[in-house]
Amino acid sequence: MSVSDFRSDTVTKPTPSMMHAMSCADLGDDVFGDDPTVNRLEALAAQITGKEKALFVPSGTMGNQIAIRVHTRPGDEVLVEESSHTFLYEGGGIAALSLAQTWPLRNERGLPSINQIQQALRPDDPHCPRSSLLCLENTHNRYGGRVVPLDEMEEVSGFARKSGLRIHLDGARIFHAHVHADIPVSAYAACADSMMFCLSKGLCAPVGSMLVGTDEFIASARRMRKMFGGGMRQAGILAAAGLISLEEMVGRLEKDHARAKTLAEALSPLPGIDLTPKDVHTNIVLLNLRPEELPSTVQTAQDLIQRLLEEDVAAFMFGDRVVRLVTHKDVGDADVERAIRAFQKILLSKSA
Ligand code: TLP
Repeated sequence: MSVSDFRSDTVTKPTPSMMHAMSCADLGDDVFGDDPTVNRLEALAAQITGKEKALFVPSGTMGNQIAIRVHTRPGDEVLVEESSHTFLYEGGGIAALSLAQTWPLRNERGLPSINQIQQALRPDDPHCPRSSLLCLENTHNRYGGRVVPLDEMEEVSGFARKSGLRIHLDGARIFHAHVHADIPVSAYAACADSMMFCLSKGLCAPVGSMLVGTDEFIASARRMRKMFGGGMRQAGILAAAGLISLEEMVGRLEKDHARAKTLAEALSPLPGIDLTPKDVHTNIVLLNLRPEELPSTVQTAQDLIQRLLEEDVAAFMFGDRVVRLVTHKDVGDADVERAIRAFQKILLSKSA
């Protein structure tokens, strides 16, 4: 048996039906707008999310950065949650690609509060940057795949809109929120002017994300995608897999959520692991380590990940003392059992 890979839900291989669809996709040149498979995918994404138009982009990062660029002018300020992907993990793209500055707001529920936003809004004064955009994330990766409740998002986005902010939603895993809360993706998307979601996280496409918004927004985003080097030619090969993601892969996310819960319930009683199973909403399990309870040879996330690898279990380091496990199509019940046994062996053994 190969390694049980819990590093991310980005590691999935395309399904046989994706491989088949890719091999016989109708193709054209998408930069000219005439790839029929990309056009079908964009139409379906717009329909599901309730937005006017959609754009197929190579990655979630590019989708977020295009949106931020379209919504801002150089010198503007973008309000971000301090642990959001756009702020932490996109290579400083907001500064480099949009020439905008960020105001990070810390909120452990994953959604900045109205009060925080109110205090961050700049006056209309030439000394100050213009507060122009609020970026939200749902599900929230750094808060363990937490689903931000729709009513809270609606309240915050209503306030932000009244205050003149535009809103971009990083919905890389918005289908996980949809499955957990049984709320249509379009309801989450309605809280924002633009949303990005990934076909390649959980939904198993090999490549690709979608950016959705108004007709006018997507027209500008299309220009920006070309500028960022993301105009792809016979991209229908990839879009064919993306169509299967939306048509066939959403329902199975429930299994990933159930496996994440099983992992959380089995790992939370172990010494040195700080984890509350009821906070595991979707497919991400974050383990905060309590070194004082851990074996002396396993004091950091790196030590633990190394020991897990020796047991053929791959996990992801999310900080010195934080390990992340993510469930997805290519880890089944046997992998979950193997991971639980590996943790027990490492953490319950005196001589680990
Ligand atoms: N996240 C990756 C890593 O970058 C951490 C992962 O393994 O989870 N938004 C969110 C919320 C994401 O989690 C990710 C990927 C992205 C955007 C970026 O997507 P890609 O990797 O397609 O650029």
